[in-house]
Amino acid sequence: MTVPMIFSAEVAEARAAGAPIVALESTIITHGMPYPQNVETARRVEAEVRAHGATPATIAVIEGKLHIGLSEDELEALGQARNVAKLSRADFAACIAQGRTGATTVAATMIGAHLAGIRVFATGGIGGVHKGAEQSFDISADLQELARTPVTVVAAGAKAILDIPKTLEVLETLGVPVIVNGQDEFPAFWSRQSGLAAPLRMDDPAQIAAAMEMRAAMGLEGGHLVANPIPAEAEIPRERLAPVIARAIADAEAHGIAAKQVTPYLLQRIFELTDGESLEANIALVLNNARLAAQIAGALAKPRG
Ligand code: PSU
Repeated sequence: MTVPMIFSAEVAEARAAGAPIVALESTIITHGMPYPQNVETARRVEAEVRAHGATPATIAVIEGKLHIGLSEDELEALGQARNVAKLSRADFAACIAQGRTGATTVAATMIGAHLAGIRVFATGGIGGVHKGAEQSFDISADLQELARTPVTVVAAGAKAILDIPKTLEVLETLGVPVIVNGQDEFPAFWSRQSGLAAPLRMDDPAQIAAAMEMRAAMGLEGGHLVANPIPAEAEIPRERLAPVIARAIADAEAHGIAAKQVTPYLLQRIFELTDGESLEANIALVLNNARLAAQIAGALAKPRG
């Protein structure tokens, strides 16, 4: 059996030419942002990748086909669709086998990108260890995926709704290189600061590409997390966001929100509590990540001596 993959025209062309490609996820479209900002952002992110010399490949499952790159119409339809499955490693294959439609999280997008031979992927923020995980055991499958699949994920750190110290601990245990771009502190999605030191720091996309090549040469499995701080002008300072996050988490508990619903619920609640400011920041950080991912993909595509 082969995986039914459909490449968009521009991705097929880039693959044939060996040109740089950046994978993009679709859960951020279906579960991370409201319509129509979700579709507008997805288009702007794709444009940003192109403007920096790479081809965007938004990944999603549509009626049982694994799409690597979406057309305008497919993107629009996905952005408006309701009750789309949020796919991770555990349910990805079943969705394809049953001919259903689903959006790919970071974990599933990494798997899809790897199947398509794409080594760099841009998103907003990875999933991680949720606060209270010692009770709920809620740890995102994104972390395991980073440990097994050789794709570099460019994100603005881990979402500040998470327990970031525990998220970094788990990444270290799993042997995932966490590279912060341009500062000594690990960023916290909407905020540049987290109070935690960068495990590794690299300020140049070519350095990141070289680290990827060396890891591959050494036969070490798994990917990299590149943590790219949100631009200063777009950030919401940590102190201002902390009470909002605490309130959103309390609301989630009061409503019995669990498992896959937690992250989408919290993002939506924080959007409401900040009067949309969190969405503005989210859009700015994704665009910023698309740019860096395109530069890393470009550096990889160049042969080095
Ligand atoms: N980045 C964003 N918004 C999002 C996500 C990332 O700016 O909604 C999604 C990704 O798909 C990521 C998911 O995999 O949130 C994490 O969900 P969970 O915590 O349930 O693993």
